[in-house]
Amino acid sequence: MRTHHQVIDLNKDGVVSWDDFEVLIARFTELGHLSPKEINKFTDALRHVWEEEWGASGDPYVFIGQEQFLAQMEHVVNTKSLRKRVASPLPYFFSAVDRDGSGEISIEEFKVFYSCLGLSEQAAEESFASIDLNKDGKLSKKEFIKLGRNFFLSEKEHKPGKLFWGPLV
Ligand SMILES: [Ca+2]
Ligand SMILES: [Ca+2]
Repeated sequence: MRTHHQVIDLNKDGVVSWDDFEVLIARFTELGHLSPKEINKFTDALRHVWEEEWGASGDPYVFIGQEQFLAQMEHVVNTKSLRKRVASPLPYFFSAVDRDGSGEISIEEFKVFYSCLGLSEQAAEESFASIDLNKDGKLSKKEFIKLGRNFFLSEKEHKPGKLFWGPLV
């Protein structure tokens, strides 16, 4: 979870603010595969993440540190209605990086996902190898969403999905 805080702190100032989310939206939007409608839904889903999962609760100028995020995520994991919606922007991340529209994410497309998160190609290769369970070199939308959610919902370090959002710190 600390890893996730570090990754989402895109401008690397040690705290996460809505600015970081705006950078994220811009990077995935600029890939050019989301329709204007999808961009709106993607932004709404991220706003929900920011307000409910990060605990900003509607204050656009708040800064969330690592400890606050950890405490808030514990609350999310233990709250049924919030648990259900964890990582709701995942389908839009998927569509944004599925460049050939094949409905599957290849290793090359996964590298695009990582590059938008500010992570290296090498990290993308290592994570992909560990989350592509049947080793067919592809992630379906269902797998992608499941793995991305598992990162938040499962406590076990060795569970698939633990490397989904980048190498653990
Ligand atoms: Ca930041
Ligand atoms: Ca694809």
